[in-house]
Amino acid sequence: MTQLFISDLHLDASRPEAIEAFEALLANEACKAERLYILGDLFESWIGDDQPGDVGLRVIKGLQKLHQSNTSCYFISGNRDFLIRNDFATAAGMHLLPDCALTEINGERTLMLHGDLLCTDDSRYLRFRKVVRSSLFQALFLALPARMREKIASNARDKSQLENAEKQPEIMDVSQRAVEQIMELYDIRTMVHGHTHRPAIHQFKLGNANATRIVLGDWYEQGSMLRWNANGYQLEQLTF
Ligand code: LP5
Ligand code: MN
Repeated sequence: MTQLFISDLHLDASRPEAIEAFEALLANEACKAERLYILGDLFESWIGDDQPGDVGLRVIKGLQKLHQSNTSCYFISGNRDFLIRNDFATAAGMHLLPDCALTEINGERTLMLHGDLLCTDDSRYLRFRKVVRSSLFQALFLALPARMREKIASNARDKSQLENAEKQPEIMDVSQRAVEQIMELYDIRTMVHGHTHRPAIHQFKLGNANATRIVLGDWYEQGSMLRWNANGYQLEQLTF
């Protein structure tokens, strides 16, 4: 059984090559896999299922075809597309998962998450996250006219970019302590996440056990995908 994992595609009309690469993945490799896991930030930004835009509609079409090919697709929200809800998921034939979810690969229980929750040194982001993930904020935001939502999302992007330029790079990476805590909480030794755009396979000791943290890369210059089947796993680059 083959399971594929991707995240941080940041699909947007300004990067057609990433959209095409995603469509090609759906029409080829993903169709042959048993499961495709999308671990957040599928879109550069998502302001509500009622405003999919051309890119959203293309993605729905591609995911519908995948659904018809009998591959199950699962989605965990990222910090850019946490407003993806049931309307989008139903149209795309995709299953929504909670922030932390488990899969089993070759008998190995594996934790999947977007990765932002592991950046516990980034206190400003965590405060921001708490506000925008609250049901009150989301209800108010989704009730606004689309133009206003676009403006707010664009202002938030600008502010985030300005602040990120000032932050120490370590602050925007995961905290090893947070990684170990969550692994102990779920009693697992393997996790897969994205968000940091630092693709790598980290191996370390968790107590007496060997632990592995696989980080997916973003799709800005090239694609990134984890392929896991009976032969083991590979973190692959996909050229555009
Ligand atoms: O996204 P990335 O990787 O560049 O940075 C993230 C964190 N930033 C964010 C903010 C998003 O990029 C904004 C886009 C959201 C689109 C969704 C739209 C719908 C909701 C709109 C909500 C207002 O997630 C960044 C982390 C970084 O990852 C690494 O982990 O550091 O965190 C921040 O930048 C948070 C800032 O430090 C504080 C918050 C600034 C935003 C202020 C909102 C202003 C709203 C303007 C209203 C007129
Ligand atoms: Mn992210």
